[in-house]
Amino acid sequence: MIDNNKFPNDFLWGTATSSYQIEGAMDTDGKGKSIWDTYSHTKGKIQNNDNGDVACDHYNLWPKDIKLLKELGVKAYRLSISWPRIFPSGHEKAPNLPGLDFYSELIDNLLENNIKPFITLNHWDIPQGLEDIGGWTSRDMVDAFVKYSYYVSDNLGDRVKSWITHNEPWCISYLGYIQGQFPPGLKNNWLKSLTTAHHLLLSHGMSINEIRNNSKDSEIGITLNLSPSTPASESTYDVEACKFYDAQFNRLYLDPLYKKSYPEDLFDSLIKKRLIKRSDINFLKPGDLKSISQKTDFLGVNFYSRAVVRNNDISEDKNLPIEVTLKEKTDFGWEIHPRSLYDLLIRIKKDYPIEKIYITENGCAYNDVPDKNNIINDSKRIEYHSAHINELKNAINDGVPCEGYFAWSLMDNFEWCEGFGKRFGFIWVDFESLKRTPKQSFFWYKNLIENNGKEI
Ligand code: GCO
Repeated sequence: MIDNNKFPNDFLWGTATSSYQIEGAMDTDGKGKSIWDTYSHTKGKIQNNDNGDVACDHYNLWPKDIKLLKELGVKAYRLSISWPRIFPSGHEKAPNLPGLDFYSELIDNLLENNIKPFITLNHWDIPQGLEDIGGWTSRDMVDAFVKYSYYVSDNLGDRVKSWITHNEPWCISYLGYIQGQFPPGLKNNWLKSLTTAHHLLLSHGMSINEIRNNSKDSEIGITLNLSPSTPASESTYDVEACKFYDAQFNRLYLDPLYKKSYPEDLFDSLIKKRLIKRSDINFLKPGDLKSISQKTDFLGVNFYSRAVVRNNDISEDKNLPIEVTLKEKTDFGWEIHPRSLYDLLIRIKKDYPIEKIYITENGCAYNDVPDKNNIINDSKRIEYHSAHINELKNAINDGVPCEGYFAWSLMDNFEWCEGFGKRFGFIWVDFESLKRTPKQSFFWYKNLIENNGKEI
């Protein structure tokens, strides 16, 4: 239950989506193939072999979706640009104008409805043509991203004033090259994983000036998925594993952005485990850390759950019994632990000189279906958001400079490797008819926004 304390008057209540997850129109108006087009068409990669060819067909149905955003009453909307709509292969010298026109019209309409657009430039769906030259493991990606950022901000920067360079670099680097769940689907390749993280961070830093020049008085940030980590027991094994987890998940990104350094303990531990060699770190060139750490106006934080870390390298009988009891989980299997959002925000405020934060994603998967009266009573989703918003308010009261909250997501959509099987939306989407039906959580959030965070 959210207590009666109000959020700051100008607090930005919003919601978020991403291009590949909602747009569909996979080859319309000159769009090239993205790595997610290729990946989702590779048999066995996605649950049910679903793909985003049509998704929510937002590319055609966007006027409806803007009406729904307006009805929801959000002050801001976070969307991403599909890079291959702008540069179909990534290698073109000039942008594909119909792609830019699509976003330009969308943005005009958002602004006409008093909804502030937050643009994410890279929400993972990079052109396949760039993957073909090595994707993020290639340093050429930095220039490609700077070029792309330049053209997008040159075209939209007069109206868009909030920019996010990358979404969740960890997912690209770790799920793509360590776990093999995301494209390109490689496993345990720490060298490629770290190189990818570095090029993402470098391209973030290198694009800031381009965007700033094109979009006067704008704010530019990056979105990280962050998670506090707790050892599963007090054993030194678990404590060490937990420290490693924090280094690869949180500090690998926060340290270079805000401290101009990489976590040495991460590199040392990977070298000790013979997963990389010291000479591999030559992806880091002189001057790179300076570029990465140049002033970023805000940090976007995506928060879903905490991590309870067990050391899997040793056998269970050598370790202490697990002491942490996990709380209830969502349909995704992610533990619901709102207090961790508070802990995370307090920790990053203490450890890093961050001037402004937006929660750029927070949400949960529940697959409630419409009842016979077509009502979707997703009470668990309401509880989830309510509890997290409450902890966010506590953090703000304790000095965390958070200025907005973007719920994930406006509507059910293509949930990456889970296909359409996991629903995060405030709006139910029938993926056959593409009909949108607001869930109970939609009306709850609308009310919460009207009362600036107060639950009535
Ligand atoms: C992410 C992405 C979203 C997901 C959401 C739920 O955080 O993984 O930004 O695209 O859909 O997080 O998994």
